[in-house]
Amino acid sequence: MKIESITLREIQKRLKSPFETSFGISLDRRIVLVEVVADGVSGWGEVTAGETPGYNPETTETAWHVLSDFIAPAAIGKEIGSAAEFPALVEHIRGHEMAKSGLENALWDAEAQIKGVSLSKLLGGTLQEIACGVSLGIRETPQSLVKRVEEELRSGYQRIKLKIKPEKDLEYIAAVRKEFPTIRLSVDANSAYRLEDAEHLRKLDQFGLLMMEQPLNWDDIFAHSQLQAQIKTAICLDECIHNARHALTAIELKACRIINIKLGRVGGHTEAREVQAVCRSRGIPVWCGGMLETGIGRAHNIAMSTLAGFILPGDVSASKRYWEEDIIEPEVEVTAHGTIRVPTSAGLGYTVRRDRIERITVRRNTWNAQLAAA
Ligand code: OSB
Ligand code: MG
Repeated sequence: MKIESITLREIQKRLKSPFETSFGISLDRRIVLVEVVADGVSGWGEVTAGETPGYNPETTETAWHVLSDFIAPAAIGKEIGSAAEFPALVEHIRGHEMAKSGLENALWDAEAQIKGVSLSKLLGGTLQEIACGVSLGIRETPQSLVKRVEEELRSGYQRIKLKIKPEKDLEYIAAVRKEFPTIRLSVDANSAYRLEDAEHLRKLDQFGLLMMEQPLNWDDIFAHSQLQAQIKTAICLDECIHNARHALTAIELKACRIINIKLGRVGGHTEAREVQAVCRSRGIPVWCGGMLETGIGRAHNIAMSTLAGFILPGDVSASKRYWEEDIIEPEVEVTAHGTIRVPTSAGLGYTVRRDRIERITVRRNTWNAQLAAA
């Protein structure tokens, strides 16, 4: 595949409603989309960085900078055998996994189209339908959270995840658990606690949670191993895991019993598949996390979720939970039993609505192989 052109676009798009986590509230999304042309075929990727560095160090702005000044110049005009060879082109750039993932995943989409297969098939996925859960933001009251949970369960979702933070935890979880004693329930703290809170976190053991996601520091695997030894609830790592080496470290240290894989956080499909393989070989279940993506990022998440290690329902849910109007067609829809049917047509399997993207594009930059060579 020859990387003939790369186009970055920043789009601005408002979520249907604000999403609150322990690190902030998200409403007006600023998202970088990457379009790559390889062998005459156009592939799309989405950068999942947030507007602020509250989840990880990357932001929309740092991704734009690193893609523009380092990643695109390193990749333009290059000839690679497959998208899996892309990481080698950007190996000299440390970190910035979300920025890299935007371009790498666009190449995976292009490669699947060139080969005339679905992205799921190209990745080696086997599932035809994936299991879906939802992530619910922090609410004003436990009662309003219970109401939201009820609505999501009525839509068919198979697992409910509650965002928590200190002072917004026990009471909320207890209210949901009381109303729904048997549902698959988990919580996500996005690093809001410290190891000194172990005694407090042990109180969550009573709720029979499927997992507790990333309770401690975003970059501290060791502290999680110390916490896991003190609580019954399975810890799931999100923020801490950026590659297969981190996954191996976490598993060896017994810092978690489950791992959440996010394409952006690990740098794209190639590394995501490696993380999945490491976890699978050690009996650690994985699931696909979400970053409030548009349909492009969502379609990549769906394809990744078809790999064999993805045993638990992911945070991959319907477009309409987030957007009045998505930028792909058809929108991502969830069946009455909480699954998404994996598209079988070539590439992402959804049509990218370029017209809608153009209308909300606020800046753009294109690199061209001919110009780069001249
Ligand atoms: O930690 O999983 C997270 C959203 C933004 C940043 C971090 C996280 C989340 C979510 C939302 O939980 C998942 C989704 O896209 O539905
Ligand atoms: Mg998380």
